[in-house]
Amino acid sequence: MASDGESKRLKDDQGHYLDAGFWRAVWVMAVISVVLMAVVVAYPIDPWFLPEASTTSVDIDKLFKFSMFFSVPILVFVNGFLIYFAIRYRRRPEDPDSAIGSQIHDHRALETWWTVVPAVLMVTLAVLSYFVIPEYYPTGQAAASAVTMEAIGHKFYYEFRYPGLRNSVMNDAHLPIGVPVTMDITSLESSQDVNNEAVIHSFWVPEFRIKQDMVPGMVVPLHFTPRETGTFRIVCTEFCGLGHSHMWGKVIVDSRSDFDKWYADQKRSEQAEAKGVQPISLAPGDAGAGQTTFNAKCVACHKAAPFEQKLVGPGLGNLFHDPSHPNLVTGKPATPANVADIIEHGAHGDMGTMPPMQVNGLSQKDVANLVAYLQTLHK
Ligand code: HEC
Ligand SMILES: [Cu+2]
Repeated sequence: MASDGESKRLKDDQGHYLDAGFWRAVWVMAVISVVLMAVVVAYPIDPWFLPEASTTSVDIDKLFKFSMFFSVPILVFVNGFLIYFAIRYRRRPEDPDSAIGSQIHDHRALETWWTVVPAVLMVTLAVLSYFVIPEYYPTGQAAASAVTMEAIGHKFYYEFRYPGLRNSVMNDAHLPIGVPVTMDITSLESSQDVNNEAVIHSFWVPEFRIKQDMVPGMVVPLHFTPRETGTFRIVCTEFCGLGHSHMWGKVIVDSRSDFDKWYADQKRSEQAEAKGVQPISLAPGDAGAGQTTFNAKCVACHKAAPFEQKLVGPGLGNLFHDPSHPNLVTGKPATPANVADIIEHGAHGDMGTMPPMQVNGLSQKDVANLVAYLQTLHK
């Protein structure tokens, strides 16, 4: 029982389903698309959005702009039509309850175009990516790097091994600007982890446009060249346990001379250590300063409460005086020197991993202060 008004809305006088309002809407969407596409072309990602701190990030951003450029009209038209049709063909008060919209099936030309155009875009993106991705994973001649180092994911920190350095560098990696680096990315294997809990981490440095899973037992050589000095955050993007959200690191890109100086410092302190020039001194610490350090660096994993009140690690409130736990997790008696040893070197045990002092960013003085503070806890 279609009224005149209803049939008019479905089909106009010429037998077209779409009226002048539709084409006006199309024009509006076209103009919005062109404006936004121009913005995509003109907008500099570096430095407004995210620095392009590695050579590859420049090429990655070109791919990003390519897909963004063509995504804009798709976004505008899909949502534009959705909104336009929802308003234009909304149910009106005079429509009968049983009214349904005009049923339209199959439009060959439209369906062909909206299949072919995105398919061509996807294939183009795939071909362009095919030339960029190998910059990260080069083979043969291209793989030759001035620096080859290792990045190992731990719960919950990053370990870096440099050629020529005996000691690992924790969390904060230094790299020289303009020097191609191959970073062998992996995670601690079960056999090396006393908890037998090898997990996957993910090594993400947004400014380098690098995101690589750190998988136990798998070593992925990742290639990049820093092109800007500065400090860039490393984020673990694979949920790896309770400490995941604390798993921050830094890549510090130095000038060549600053890097050489840093590297020489590392070497010097190794040599000093080997000669025993830096004994583990346990000078009396300042409990007040220790409390501040504790609240900043330890409370994510420890409470100042009895042993049983665990977070990631045990409660440390009765550390020096706990008849039910006379010994530390290392099996040694709870003396200041043994506690300092744990805070300095970390520990691996039933509860997990207590990170060493470099990871917690502690100086020798901080360690002494922390021991002094922990001694004040039990009353
Ligand atoms: C990422 C989590 C984490 C952080 C951060 C952390 N710890 Fe621990 N800590 C642990 C875990 C886990 C253990 C238990 C290790 C084990 O079972 O061998 C532990 C053990 C200890 C122990 C031995 C406790 C005992 O009863 O034997 C001391 C002391 C300690 N931590 C002090 C500290 C101090 C001080 C800080 C801050 C500088 C700190 N920890 C930061 C996880 C952490
Ligand atoms: Cu992680």
